[in-house]
Amino acid sequence: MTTLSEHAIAILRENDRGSYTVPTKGLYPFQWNWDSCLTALGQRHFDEARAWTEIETLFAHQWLCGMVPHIVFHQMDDGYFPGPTVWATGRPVPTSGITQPPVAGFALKRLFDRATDRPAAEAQARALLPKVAAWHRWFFATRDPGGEGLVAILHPWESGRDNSVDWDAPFARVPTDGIAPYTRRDTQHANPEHRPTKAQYDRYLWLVEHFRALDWDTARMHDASPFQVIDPGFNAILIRSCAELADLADALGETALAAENRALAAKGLAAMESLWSPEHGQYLCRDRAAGALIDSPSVGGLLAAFCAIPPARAEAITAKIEAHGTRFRVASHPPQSAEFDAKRYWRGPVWLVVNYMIADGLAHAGQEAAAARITASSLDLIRESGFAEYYDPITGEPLGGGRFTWTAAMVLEFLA
Ligand code: 9WN
Repeated sequence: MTTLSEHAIAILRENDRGSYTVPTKGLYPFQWNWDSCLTALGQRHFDEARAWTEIETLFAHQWLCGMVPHIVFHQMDDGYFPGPTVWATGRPVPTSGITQPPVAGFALKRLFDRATDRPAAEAQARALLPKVAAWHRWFFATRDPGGEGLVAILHPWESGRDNSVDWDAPFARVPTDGIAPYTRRDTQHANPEHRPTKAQYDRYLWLVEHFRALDWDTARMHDASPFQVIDPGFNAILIRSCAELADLADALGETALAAENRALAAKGLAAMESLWSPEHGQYLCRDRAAGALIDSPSVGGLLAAFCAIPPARAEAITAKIEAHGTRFRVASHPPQSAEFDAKRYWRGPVWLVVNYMIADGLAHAGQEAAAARITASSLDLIRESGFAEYYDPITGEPLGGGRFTWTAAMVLEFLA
């Protein structure tokens, strides 16, 4: 009988395209940013060298300004929309023009700490360290122009939680007029009922066309965007990556990079307090353009546990997860909320990568039992429903793409 870990490894090998891994066949035929970093954490369990290559390939496509794009279009494939001609970023190997949650600093440090081939790990970490540091610097320079210590996303795709309830209110300000006619491809691979709506796609595309008209000048995009949202989950990932990168830089004797990243992490962590909502007992997004917290208690506010939040906040987050009361945890939106949709992408379903980061953060904050419950629930879900993209938190039904790369990678991490 095939074990869970053998099954996970088979999926990672099947989706391996040599120097990068596709999230799943058909639906996502390119390299995605945060998928790759989390995938490397799974690959390290059976092929350490291959894990380093995954991150190296991603950073080979970093822009001169420091941004690391959310998609690298290595090989043409018209099975995905919007493809390279819509983005038109003018890169030698086409990429998108927006970014994704910067989990690279965290992944790099974990690969380095756990590597068995020490000389290779040191060489790889030394080569990647300044690149990740440049990405962090880019974030604070272009996405935090007021210097508050928190960065804004300018497109829901940047959050990685594409159709979260969090974006509903700020999305109301994004127009849809003038967008070029288009045909979606995602709904040919996955059930349209489980994907974002047409109204959301229209706005995703309006923003792409708007930024394209600015020639993808990342220094101008923030102020020109009607959508500027400070996502606690995204910021927690950045803060954790800065803190991990600082430790890595220290280990490699790069003291200036260590000090720079430690300062960014400390400032960010202090600023996270401004996103805490006593009414909801969790962190919330802030609509920077409107200057107010967004009344949507999604999983983004629980993912905040990934950075070193105060223990009392971690305890409150544990209580929130318990209060969801779903058979499988962690729902991406609370079932008690009117907007909850058990099957529609980021408006209710469980995602294993999010579980992994919340569990890791809670364990660090002294909530070991809560972390263990998330791990156990995640593995139960896989045993019952296989390696899907996401899952109904109530029934466990597998949803979206199948034989999914980062789900497999997270299983290897959970089993370790
Ligand atoms: C847009 C690849 C990506 C993930 C995101 C997830 C989904 C893309 C899409 O798939 O987004 O980037 O077309 O739906 O929301 O988190 O990185 O797995």
